[in-house]
Amino acid sequence: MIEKFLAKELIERIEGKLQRNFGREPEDATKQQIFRAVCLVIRDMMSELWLENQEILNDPVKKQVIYLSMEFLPGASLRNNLFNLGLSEAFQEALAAYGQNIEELYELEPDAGLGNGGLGRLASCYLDAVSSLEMAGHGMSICYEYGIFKQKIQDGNQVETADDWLSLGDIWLIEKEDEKEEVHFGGKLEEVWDDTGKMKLIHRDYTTVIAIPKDMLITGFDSRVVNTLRLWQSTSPISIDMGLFAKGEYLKSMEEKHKAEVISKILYPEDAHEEGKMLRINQQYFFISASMHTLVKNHLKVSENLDDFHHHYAVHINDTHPTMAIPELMRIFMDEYDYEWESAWDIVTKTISYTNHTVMPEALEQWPENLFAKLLPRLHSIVKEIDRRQNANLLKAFPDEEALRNEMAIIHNGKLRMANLCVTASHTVNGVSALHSTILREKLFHGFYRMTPDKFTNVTNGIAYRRWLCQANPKLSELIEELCGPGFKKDASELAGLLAYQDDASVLERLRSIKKENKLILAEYIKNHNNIIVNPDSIFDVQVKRLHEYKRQLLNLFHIMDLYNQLRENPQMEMQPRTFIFGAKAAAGYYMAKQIIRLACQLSAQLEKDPAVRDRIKLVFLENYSVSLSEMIMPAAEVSEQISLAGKEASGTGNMKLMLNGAITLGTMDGANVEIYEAVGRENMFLFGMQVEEVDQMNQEGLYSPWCYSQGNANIANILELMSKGINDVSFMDIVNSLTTGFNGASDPYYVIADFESYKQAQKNVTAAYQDINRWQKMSLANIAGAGIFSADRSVKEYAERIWGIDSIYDIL
Ligand code: NBX
Repeated sequence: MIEKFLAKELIERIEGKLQRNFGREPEDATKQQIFRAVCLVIRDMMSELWLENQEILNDPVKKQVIYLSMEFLPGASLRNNLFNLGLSEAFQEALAAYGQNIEELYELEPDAGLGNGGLGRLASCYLDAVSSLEMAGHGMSICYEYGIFKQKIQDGNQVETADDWLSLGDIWLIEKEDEKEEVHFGGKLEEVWDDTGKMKLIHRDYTTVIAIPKDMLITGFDSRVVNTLRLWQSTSPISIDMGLFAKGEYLKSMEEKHKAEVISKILYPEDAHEEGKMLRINQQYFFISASMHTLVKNHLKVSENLDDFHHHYAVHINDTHPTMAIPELMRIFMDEYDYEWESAWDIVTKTISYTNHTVMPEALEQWPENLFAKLLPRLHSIVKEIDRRQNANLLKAFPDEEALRNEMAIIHNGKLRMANLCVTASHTVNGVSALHSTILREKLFHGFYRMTPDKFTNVTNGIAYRRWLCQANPKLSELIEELCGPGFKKDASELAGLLAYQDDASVLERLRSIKKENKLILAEYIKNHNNIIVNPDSIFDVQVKRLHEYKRQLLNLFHIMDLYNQLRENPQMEMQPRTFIFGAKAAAGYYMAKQIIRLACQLSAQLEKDPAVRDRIKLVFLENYSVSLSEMIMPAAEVSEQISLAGKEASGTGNMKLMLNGAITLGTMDGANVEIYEAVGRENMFLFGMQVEEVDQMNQEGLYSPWCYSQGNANIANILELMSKGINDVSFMDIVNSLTTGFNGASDPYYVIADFESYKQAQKNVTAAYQDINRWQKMSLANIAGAGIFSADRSVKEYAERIWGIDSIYDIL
């Protein structure tokens, strides 16, 4: 148990921080200063817990996981840390003594947005679970000075602005100057022979970048284990070249410093798309090299040599972005500690495991070999050797299947394929939902599966459900506690206890009224931010996620345009009012995604202008979708749009957050939707669309003609015509063309038009179900009750048992 603090003690501590750090008394401190003082007090408490466990953590007998990820998306930390430490009320009381409302401090905190979307948020959910389960595990990533861009909508278009999160978010970071590392880039390799005739490779003329750790402490719910998210910041060993400066070459004199600092300057805002960019390689190697050196050094503090490295560390690779951990560990073992290839490979492959998050070809990393060799010559030579040995194995396994061997090669056609390297070197490979893992085994990694079937497993994603339920939706959480006791906060499967109330009219009514209150909060936000008054009795239909064609926000917009066309034709039509809520960021260079945002915004304006429709259908595009915004949206949602083309969405995690808050999924049989379906049953969700096998068949036949569909379906033709003629005076010919005549190759590659009728029917079913309040509330309850399996605690337990081989630090004392 964590110590309890009285408000009085907290007041003293906060005052102390204000005086010592800012020279202020509470009365004349700014909100920012109070925020900082409060965070510092909490940081001290977390540091004490952290120190308490250091001894146990550093025991080499006790294994820990190192979760390597280019992205973490922690969001805001204050509310979460207070909740986890059980100190929310005490701080609320302490702050009230100064007339401060703790909610205002929560709102002040910028999100730590060091990630693009699902993958980064998953990494943060997992760190929370590792601490909550009292396991030892640390995240490692980059301390981006600018996180995911802030999205502004100007004249209906997305505009990106820089996210300067550190201006206040730095309060959670503890700099560990004494644990900095050197990272070497470029240069050349030289062979040197010693007296015994042994050859050594010497790396010369490289550029050095310094990596400085900035540690964010990670609490868990009701747990004394505090882990670390280590974020590396880049800097140069030379701050200024005095020679150049003296010659008057001022800019040049600081060039080295700027070149080094650019590495951790900004998060790449591209998700599900890879481009072989030099800076990206540098970012990856920078954080990997620093992280691997730290692990090796720390290991050697407690162990004689590296032979038992894999007993102390499980190193997990979150998608291929941290793949360089494989050749970098090999390099350190061989070049710095004189290991032979075979023994180094043995240890490294027992250490590394890999999660794949996508099967989309454009998202699979491939580095141009020339560029890689130039930037990282030693790593290149190691990858070449891994490839050479792997090719020999492949030849043995598949002597008559040259095409397959080529597909599985690590280096092919001048490209390094990081996924193949990961699968080759990892002891375990997993997908993130049952369906996705099946696709990995049967398609993407089929050859590898044939060679080493036992390597493959599935761990369905999970979410830090306490954040989206207890913290974001306190009223619902209180109701569940009242009905089922507090046990669900530790064990999400206890949410199933709610099922006992599925026929209890008063419970169903309370669920409805909580949803209504949450809808009112969101409605107020929409009024203030979008200047749109929404009807709180309308259905809140939500699609929030990154904007990508495969996620098919366009299909949702098709349905709205169809409703609009119907209402214009028949203004008297009876219809249950709907509010369609979107939140989505598009990668800055992704033209079609930006067009779709534009379409949503123009359609929103057009609907608002039309008195015949505006009271029945509304479209709200919420700017700057983020972790914090999602915490307001999820509790207010009633319909959860999970409408990706089957086979494309690896898992989805927004689907889990929405379900947990009682929204009902309208979705395809894709990703984790399949498991939602298994958890709640057909009667508690709305399924539609082609299944994976049907999509595969359509692809194979190659006969799909969206144009033919539109000829045979007046509604589709009318939608296309509306977009062509213009919505709010803006025409969307590029979208129309991409669907009908093809843009970058195939037309309508994500089968929006093929799935439209089925989607429309499912939408009609949604409306019908909503008319029956009792039925709807029952469905909603079944979804909350069934959400337990999507807890990140469950996922992390599976990783710990089946992949990492770790346990609670107290269990193995
Ligand atoms: O990872 C997402 C998948 O699309 C989701 O289905 C899944 O639920 C989630 C967690 O497993 N992938 C994702 O978010 N990818 C990226 O963010 C990404 C970022 C950079 C990049 C490629 C992908 N270069």
